[in-house]
Amino acid sequence: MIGGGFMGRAHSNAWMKVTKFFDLPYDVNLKVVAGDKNRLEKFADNWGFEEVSYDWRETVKRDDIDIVDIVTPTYMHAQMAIEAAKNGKHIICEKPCALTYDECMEMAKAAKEAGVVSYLNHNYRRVPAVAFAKQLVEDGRLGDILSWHGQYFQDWLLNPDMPCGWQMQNEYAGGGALYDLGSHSVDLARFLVGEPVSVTSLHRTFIEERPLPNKEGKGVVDVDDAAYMLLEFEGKTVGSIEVSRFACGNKNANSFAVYGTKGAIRFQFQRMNELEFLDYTQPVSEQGYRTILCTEYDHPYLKAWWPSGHIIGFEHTFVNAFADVFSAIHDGAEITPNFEDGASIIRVLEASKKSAKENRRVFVNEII
Ligand code: SOE
Repeated sequence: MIGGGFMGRAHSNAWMKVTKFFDLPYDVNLKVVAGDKNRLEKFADNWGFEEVSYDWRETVKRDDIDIVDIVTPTYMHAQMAIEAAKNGKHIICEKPCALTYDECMEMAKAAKEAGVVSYLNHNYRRVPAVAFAKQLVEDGRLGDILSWHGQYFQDWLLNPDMPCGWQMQNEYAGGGALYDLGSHSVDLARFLVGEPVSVTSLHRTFIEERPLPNKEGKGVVDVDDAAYMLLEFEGKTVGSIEVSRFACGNKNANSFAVYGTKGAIRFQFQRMNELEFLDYTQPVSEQGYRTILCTEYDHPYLKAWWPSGHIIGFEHTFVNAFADVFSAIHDGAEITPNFEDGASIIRVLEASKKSAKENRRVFVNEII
């Protein structure tokens, strides 16, 4: 693993659990955690990594490592993933994939040439209720898809004392709420309804200067705090995505609605075990959203977990994802989202940036 912050913890937990809950022909040994922070020793000790390394380039060359898991800030992803691929390692990388479409394509090319599995961790696809929504869409229960409505709201940046960290700087993060949260919404939209072809956007930065992390002066915030996109998808589907880190009261409110000719679904992450489904083929007098508790044996991923009604949480989505990664490695099958998907996602986000800047509708294929 390279990195060891919030996502490092979420991933380490998942590595420890995945072969216990899923029946997989692999063992997991947490060999090395690499990074440049002093606290890595404590991190390694807590999560059971055998070693700490302060030279990730050397680490990814080691023969006793099969998978490189990248949980660093976005600007480091491309170089790390490319180096890992060159050394024949399977790669797991946190989202967003990289800073630019170009970088993502380089990552995808490196993984393809090396014949390794690349998995980009947009973990919300691995929420059982979301995977079940996908089944409903594929089974035609919604009919033809008319529209996608994604919202991802948080409120942690409303506090003006929140330091100007890497996530508030374009050169390290690629974008603000757009990249951090919008990448998830675009991933879910692509997963459930299809490929966006054009975007018309409005971005806003509410607080343009913040204290530097070392408290010596102020740093300029050169990314969006909130972004609003109108989308056209392949076919006739249309939609919108709204993301904000300034939506007070919303802690991690990742939600969406999909409307079709025969039905609709609604999902809200903070009630992640539930999916709302409206069946428009029912007599109108009986119509109404029903809330499906997605904890049945037959729901995606649930065979590995608890009996009916015993709900799961955020951390389980990472375990579900890694189980799928192992299956892909074992079967030589493709897993999604991978770096190619990452490129498609970042392309939409770059189109959104261009649209907001040039104040016009931008076709995704304008980004080359
Ligand atoms: C911060 O906004 C963040 O940690 C995102 O980076 C994650 O992807 C999301 O799952 C929770 O919020």
